[in-house]
Amino acid sequence: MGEQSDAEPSKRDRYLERRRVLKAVGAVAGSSLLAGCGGNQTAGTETPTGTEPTAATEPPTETATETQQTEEPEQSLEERYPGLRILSPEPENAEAAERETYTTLITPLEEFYIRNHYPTPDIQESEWTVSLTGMFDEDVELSMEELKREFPTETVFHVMQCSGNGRAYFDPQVGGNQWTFGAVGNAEWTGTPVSAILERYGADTSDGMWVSFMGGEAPEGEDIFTRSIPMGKVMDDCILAYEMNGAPIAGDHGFPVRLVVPGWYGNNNVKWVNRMHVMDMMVFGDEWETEDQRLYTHWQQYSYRIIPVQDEAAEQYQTIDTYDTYEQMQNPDQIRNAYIFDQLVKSMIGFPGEDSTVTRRADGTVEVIGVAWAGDNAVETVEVSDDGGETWNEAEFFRPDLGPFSWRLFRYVWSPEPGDYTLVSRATDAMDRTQPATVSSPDQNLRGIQNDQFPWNQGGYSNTAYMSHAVDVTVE
Ligand SMILES: Nc1nc2c(c(=O)[nH]1)N[C@H]1C(S)=C(S)[C@@H](COP(=O)(O)O)O[C@H]1N2
Ligand SMILES: [Mo]
Repeated sequence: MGEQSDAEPSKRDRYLERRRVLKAVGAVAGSSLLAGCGGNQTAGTETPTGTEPTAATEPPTETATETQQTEEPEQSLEERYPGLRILSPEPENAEAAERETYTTLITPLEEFYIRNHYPTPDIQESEWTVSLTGMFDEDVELSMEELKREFPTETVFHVMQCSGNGRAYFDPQVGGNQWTFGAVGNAEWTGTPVSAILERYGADTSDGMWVSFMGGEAPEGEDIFTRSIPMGKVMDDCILAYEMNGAPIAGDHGFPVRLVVPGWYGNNNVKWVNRMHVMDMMVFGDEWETEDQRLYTHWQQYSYRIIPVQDEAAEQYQTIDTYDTYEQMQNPDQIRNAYIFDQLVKSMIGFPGEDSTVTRRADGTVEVIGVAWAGDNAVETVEVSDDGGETWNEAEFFRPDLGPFSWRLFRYVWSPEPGDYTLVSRATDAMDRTQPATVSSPDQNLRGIQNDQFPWNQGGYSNTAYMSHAVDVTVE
């Protein structure tokens, strides 16, 4: 297919072939959700000590107690994740290489994108702790064992998507990793609700409070990956996850524990969490940065903001009371540069793939398949167009509904004449928000979605434009 596969033809071909075989015998996610969860493990991480990946049908409490990260040096990123296109080997950044990833309900580990600012750390679970600081008499420090055993366990299906997904389609291009369509995956996440921990230690959980989650992997002197999450969201459904698709979270995805903020962009889902800090504001100002360093504030206040071309930098706020990303974007008089929080409605075609040639079925049809999601509200409808958005036809949902934070599979039974087509999909959410057609040019100075255009922005964030995600298809 495209240029990506040319770089790694034989390995990917072998992988896809293996995947097809496994699929045929029902061992990967494509054919059965639950069977898929256990089967996904194999090639991704040569599984750590002894513990076999546990099927999702077994209670989560049965897994992972003894699991530790072992040295796994020999295998390169490419070898471990044959379904990914590598953007940078270190820090590890890689996205799904093929559209086919977007024809399944649960994304296998081999195809699940990785986005790191610093190299994946090598962590011993038995030595890892998560501390709770802020408004407490005494700081709290929890071992992984305590985190798993002394609190309730919850599971959520959540679409993890990098806010830079689709950045490569910005014109003019912006700096950073050139993610195309593949920096998104859907997984089952299991762990401890943060609310249970905050309640146990008597935190002030009223509205207006924030919890700042910090990653433990930043090398000495680098900005600590910190994200401040509003208390309402934390109490609603955030979890400290230690399992992904029924197995211990892989090292690259946050082992031994990461934050999952259901429905919110990947950048909020802090990996390798070692500290949670409760206070009445986001990380902001002198207290959280030194003269020459944005030690805690960088990834909250400077990065992951919608900054149009005419702004020098993002305006920083101590606190805000509108969290919804779309609402922030549409009301720049209140928050000048939206913070990238919950995901905007988006969809993507998984089959047919990019620049592919397809044969019609005996009845003259082709089944167009894809995924659609809408952050922390539900996706309502998906439409498919075979003429680049001139005319639209409603698709139908199929496969189980795994809740509002999961994506939904859609299909559209298409009856094309032989010829060349541009296929696009467009999703609409429960708030009646829909995907725009294109990305604006910078000189339009947009801050929100207007006139069917997504605002070009300096960080290249959150591109949901459907024409950016079109597939060109030849029907034989
Ligand atoms: N500690 C830490 N957490 C992190 C990051 C990071 O670099 N360090 N990257 C974030 C970003 S930008 C994304 S998109 C997601 C990616 O999660 P994944 O690699 O499991 O797909 O993790 C987030 N959490
Ligand atoms: Mo990201």
